[in-house]
Amino acid sequence: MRILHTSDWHLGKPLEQIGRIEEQREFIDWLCKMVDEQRIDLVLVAGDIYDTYNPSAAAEELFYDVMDRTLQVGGALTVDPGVLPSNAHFIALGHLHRPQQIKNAPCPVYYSGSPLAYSFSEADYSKAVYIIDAVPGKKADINAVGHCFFAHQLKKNIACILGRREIAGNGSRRLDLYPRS
Ligand SMILES: [Mn+2]
Repeated sequence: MRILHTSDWHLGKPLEQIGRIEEQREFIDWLCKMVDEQRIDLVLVAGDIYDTYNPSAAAEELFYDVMDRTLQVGGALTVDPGVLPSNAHFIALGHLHRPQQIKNAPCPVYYSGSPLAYSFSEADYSKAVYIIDAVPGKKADINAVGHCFFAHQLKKNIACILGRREIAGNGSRRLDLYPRS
């Protein structure tokens, strides 16, 4: 079984009032292509599909679009382990936005991170999804598939925010590089 692990889409989340829905749609298009090309059996979304409890119509539309186009999307919190092959343990986590492995865990434990940089502090590293090949009785084979092609859009957004702050002329030109997300 081939599983794709992603999380923290935060559909509908803006960056300082700048809408990101087009970038989010770009990610969904990329994801659907990956599912097709890489013959993914199961897409595991480890939480934070939307950004709020009341997502916008555009965010909901995007989610229903991916539901129509991909095979399966797991629940926000858990997936029935019965769907996964035994003895090929893999723990898929969400919440942290940087893709990473938890070291020294008894089995592979990964955060896939978010598809887009949702704060300036996330601008300096590549985003990724994980592809897991799980075969009964064998160790899971895990590969990160990085994507940094959203960086250009983030830079454009930052330039736009800086421009706006300068126009606002509040006497401070300091860029808050680490806003609370
Ligand atoms: Mn999150």
